[in-house]
Amino acid sequence: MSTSEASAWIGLGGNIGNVRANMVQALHLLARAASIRVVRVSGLYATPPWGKLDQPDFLNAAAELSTSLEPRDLLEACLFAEHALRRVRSERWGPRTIDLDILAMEGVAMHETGLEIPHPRLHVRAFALAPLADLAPDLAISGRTVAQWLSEADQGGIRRIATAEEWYRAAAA
Ligand code: A4P
Ligand code: MG
Repeated sequence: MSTSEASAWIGLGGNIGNVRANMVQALHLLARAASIRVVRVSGLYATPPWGKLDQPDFLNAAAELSTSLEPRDLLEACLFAEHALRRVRSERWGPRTIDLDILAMEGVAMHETGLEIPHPRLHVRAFALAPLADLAPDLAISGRTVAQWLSEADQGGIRRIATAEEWYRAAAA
C-alpha cells in the first residue's frame, strides 16, 4: 500500500429521506477513517433525476478527499458509509438514501470489474459535473476539463441551493 497521499473526488447523491443529513454523516464517516481527510466540499445542488425519470429530484454534492488508500480500499470505505446509512439497493439508477461514487483520483485510470476511475458516466452527467466544477474545474477527464464537459452537458433544472458553508460546515460546527 502506498503511504503518500493522493487527491480523490467523490460524488454524493440521494433522493430519499433527509439526504442533506445523510451526506454530512457520510462525510463524517469517511473522515473518521485514519487514512482519509475531507479537504473541501462543494455547494449543494438540486438536480432532476437522470436515467430513470419517474422518481423524486436528487440532491448532489462533491467532496475532495486526500487519502493514502488504494482505490479499492477507498471504494470499500464508501460502501461502508453507504451501508451505515442504510442504503438499500433495489433497482439500477433508482431512488436511494445515499450514493457515493468515486468520480476521479489523482494519477489513477482503471477499468476493472466493479471499479472504474474516472467514473465512466461522469463526463455526461451534469449532476456530478456541476458540484465537481466547484472544486476542480481544471481537472482533466477523458481529454477535457471538468468545466468543458459541464459546458457541453444538459444542465437543465440543476440549481445550486446552498454553499458548502451553509450545508456542510454549519452542520459540522
Ligand atoms: N463501481 C464501479 N466504479 C465505481 C466508482 N468509480 N465509484 C461499482 C463507485 N462505485 C463504482 O454501484 C454499483 C457498483 O458500481 C458498486 O458496487 C461498485 O462496485 P451502485 O451505487 O450500487 O449502483 P447504482 O448507483 O444504482 O448504479 P450506477 O450505475 O453506479 O449508478 P450511478 O452512476 O451511481 O447513478 N440522477 C441525479 N439527478 N442525481 C444522482 O445522483 N444517481 C443515479 C445513480 C441515477 N440518477 C441520478 C443520480
Ligand atoms: Mg453508485
